[in-house]
Amino acid sequence: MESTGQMSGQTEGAAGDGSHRAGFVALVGKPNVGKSTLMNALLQHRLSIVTPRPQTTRQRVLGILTKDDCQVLFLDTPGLLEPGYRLQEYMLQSAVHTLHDSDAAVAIVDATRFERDLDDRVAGFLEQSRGPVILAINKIDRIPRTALLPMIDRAASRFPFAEIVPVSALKGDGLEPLLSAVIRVLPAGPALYPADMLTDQPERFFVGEIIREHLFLALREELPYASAVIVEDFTDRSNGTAFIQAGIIIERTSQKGIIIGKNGRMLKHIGSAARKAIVEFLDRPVYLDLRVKVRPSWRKKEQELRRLGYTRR
Ligand SMILES: Nc1nc2c(ncn2[C@@H]2O[C@H](COP(=O)(O)OP(=O)(O)OP(=O)(O)O)[C@@H](O)[C@H]2O)c(=O)[nH]1
Ligand SMILES: [Mg+2]
Repeated sequence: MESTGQMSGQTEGAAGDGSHRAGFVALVGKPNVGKSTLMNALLQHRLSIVTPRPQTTRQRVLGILTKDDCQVLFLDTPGLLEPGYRLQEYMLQSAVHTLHDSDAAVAIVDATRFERDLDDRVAGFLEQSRGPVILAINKIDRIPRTALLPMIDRAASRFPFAEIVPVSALKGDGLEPLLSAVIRVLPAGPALYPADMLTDQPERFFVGEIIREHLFLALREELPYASAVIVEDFTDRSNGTAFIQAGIIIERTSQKGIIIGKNGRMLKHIGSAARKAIVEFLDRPVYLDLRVKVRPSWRKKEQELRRLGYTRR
C-alpha cells in the first residue's frame, strides 16, 4: 500500500494562491448502505473492509484523498444502529463523535431502503453535524430511474441538505458530481497530511480488519458479530516476508468448533483467503498464523473491548 504512519508536517497547496481547501468529511448512515464501498470508490483504493452483512465497520477509518487544489479527509464510520450491547454503543458513539468533529458530512442512504435510511432518528443525528451535510443516494443501479426524482424531493423536505447526489458506489456512477459537491463545502486551508499518504492508521490495523472481513464472509448468523481479531505479532523478516500472528476472538467454547471446522477446513479457508488479501494490501509476501481464542462475553465487557482496540480515539 501507499505510505501509512503518523502525520508528518504540512504540505503546501499546489496552487499556492490561498485557494486550497482541506477538511474532514464524515461518511455516515445506517448499517449496510455502502459507506465503506463509497469511500473506497472515491479513494480508488480498497482501504475500508466491505461485506454484504450490516455492522461490518466497527471503528472510524481515515481515507485521505489529495488533489492539486484540495485534500479531503474522508472518515468512514460504523452504521447508525440501535445499540444492544457495549460494542454497539461504542460503534454508535464512534459514528456520532466523528459527525460532530468533522467539517462536513456525506449522509448515505440505500435507494432501495430510502424510508428506513432517512428516518427521524437519522435526521436527528444529522442535525448534530458541525458543518454542511450532503446526501448521497446510493445503489441507484438497483432502482428504476423514475423513482429518483420523488426520492430527491422527499429527502429535501426532510433535511436541509447542501446538495443531493444520486450515486452507485459499486458501479462508480455519480462519483465525480459527489466529489465536486464535497469539495464545494470544504473549508479553505492547507493540506494536513503529505500528498502520498492514504491513511494515518497503521498497516497492523488493516491486517486485523482484512482477517475480520474474511470472518464476516465465511461465517453465518451470529458468529461474525461474536468474533473479533487481535494482531499479536507483525514482524517484517529480513527475507521481505511479513510474519503475522493473529488471534480470532470468540465468546464461547462451543463456537470454536465451527470456526475451526471439520479437519480444520474452515480455519484453513479463512486463513488462506485472508492471507491472499493481505498480500495484495501490503504488496509483499505474508506468513499468516491464526489461532482461535475464547474470551467470554467480550462484546459486553469494557476491559475486553479496550484490549481489542475498541476505544475512543
Ligand atoms: N448494488 C449495489 N450494492 C452496493 C452499492 N454500494 C455498496 N453495495 C453493497 O452493499 C453492501 C454493504 O456495503 P458496505 O460498503 O460494507 O456498507 P457500509 O455502509 O459500510 O456497512 P456497515 O459498515 O456494515 O455499516 C455490500 O455488499 C456492497 O457491495 C451500490 O452502489 N450498488
Ligand atoms: Mg462499512
